[in-house]
Amino acid sequence: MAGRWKNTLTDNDVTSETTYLNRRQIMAGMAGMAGIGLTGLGSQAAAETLTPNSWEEVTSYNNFYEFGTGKDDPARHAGQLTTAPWTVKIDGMVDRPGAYDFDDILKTMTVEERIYRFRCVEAWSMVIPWNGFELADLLALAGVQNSAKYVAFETLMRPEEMPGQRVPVLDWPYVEGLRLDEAMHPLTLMATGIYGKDLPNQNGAPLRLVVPWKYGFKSIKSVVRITLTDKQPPTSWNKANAREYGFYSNVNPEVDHPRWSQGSERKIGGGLFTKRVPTPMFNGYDEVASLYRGMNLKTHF
Ligand SMILES: Nc1nc2c(c(=O)[nH]1)N[C@H]1C(S)=C(S)[C@@H](COP(=O)(O)O)O[C@H]1N2
Ligand SMILES: [Mo]
Repeated sequence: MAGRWKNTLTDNDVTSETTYLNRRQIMAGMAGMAGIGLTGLGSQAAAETLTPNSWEEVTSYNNFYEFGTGKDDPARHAGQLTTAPWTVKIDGMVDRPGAYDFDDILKTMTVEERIYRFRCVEAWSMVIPWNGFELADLLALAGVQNSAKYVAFETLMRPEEMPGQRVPVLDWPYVEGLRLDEAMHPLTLMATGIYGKDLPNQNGAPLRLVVPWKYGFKSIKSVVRITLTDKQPPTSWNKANAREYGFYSNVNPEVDHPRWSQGSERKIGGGLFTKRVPTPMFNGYDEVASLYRGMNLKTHF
């Protein structure tokens, strides 16, 4: 598959990319999903949920404000980003702080495929077949100290290659954060690819976070720094508008965005016939509910 990929897609290519996941993998994925919280949706919904969006959709409809605010800006401009060599600085409350070379990280990690539903705070969604490893495994490499309570993430700052960073749309560099238990959850992925190929630049090459039960903006792209800390770290969208974007930003159909409903979502795909479907709590990943037991998710939105 890898060597056959072309830049110009025909309808055939898109279709074959969509069906890249063979039956065995889809069944394995469904078994996995049953284990991770979609049991309540029934097999029809689960099967539909797991039909991945096409390569074309996943790589041409993006949010990556470092390259512009239009959905097609990342695909048009992210090609100019140099992604090799790439180092990830891991620092703060860890036993082995340092600059970790991305290729060295890859050598020690087990890359697997995870088909996840992906829900943007703007109320659209996709299903994406990621490749990656668990963030917990990367954190184990650095050795998390007992004092650590949060994980802070930072995207590359390189305005020469990221034209959006020359405009103060956000306070650059893009930063995000998770509570340590969220970061250690087995669903939390560091993605290195989609559809079995290296991550396209517009999707956050070479390494980006994926937290499938939270709104898409938590899934920070092109990560260059991971810091273990005992204080809740600042996050880009919360800094930009705290009333609209909380630190947690768990997908929650009962907490509307001040400017629109979060009760349903528009499924990207199907051309003009994009479907609107109800949005489930935690984007359907019910098993993370235990992380928030006793918390008021309306105030901690
Ligand atoms: N550094 C960085 N990471 C980012 C963003 C961004 O603008 N900059 N956008 C976020 C938003 S709003 C979404 S919905 C997802 C989109 O990921 P995708 O383009 O791979 O679907 O990336 C998130 N990660
Ligand atoms: Mo988003």
